[in-house]
Amino acid sequence: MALLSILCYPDERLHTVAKPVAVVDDRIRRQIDDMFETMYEAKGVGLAATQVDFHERLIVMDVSEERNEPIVLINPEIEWASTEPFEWEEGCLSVPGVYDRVQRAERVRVRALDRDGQPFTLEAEGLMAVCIQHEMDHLMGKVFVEYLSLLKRTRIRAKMVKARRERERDGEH
Ligand code: GNR
Ligand code: NI
Repeated sequence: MALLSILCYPDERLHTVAKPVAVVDDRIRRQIDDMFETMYEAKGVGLAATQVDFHERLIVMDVSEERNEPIVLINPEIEWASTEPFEWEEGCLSVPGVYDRVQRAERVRVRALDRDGQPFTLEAEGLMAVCIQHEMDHLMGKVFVEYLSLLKRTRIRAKMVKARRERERDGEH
């Protein structure tokens, strides 16, 4: 297992559109294991492959309190989403320190492959539903700050560029 480094907004690579996973093999399972290790270490509830510069449709999640309910979604597709508007305060490991409200579906049904390549469907609501939609956006090259106003995004971008400069000046890459 290995810790992977997480791309930070405004890195252009976060806007890459991921390709479907062609075969669920040991290469993919190794990537899944590394993504779980990275997600748990970073204390995130989810991680999309895009965030670790791997551009295939792969998501890991764990929204449980105890951090012992890992879920893998390979080639996920939303089969159904509820339509009533629903807001949640979101954060993102690729935009550290930024939290803001985003409107999403409150409930979704998603179809995906598991780590053995077997298809399954998952019904989710609340944080898990929000997380699935947030991660599927990453796979499409979209970061949650793109839902915010241009003014907020401009401020966030400036804050992230400044934080990067400070990290580089302190010699921590
Ligand atoms: O850790 C995370 N928490 C979170 C909180 C509210 C809505 C979405 C998320 S996902 C985020 C981890 C992350 O950046 N995944 O891409
Ligand atoms: Ni994110």
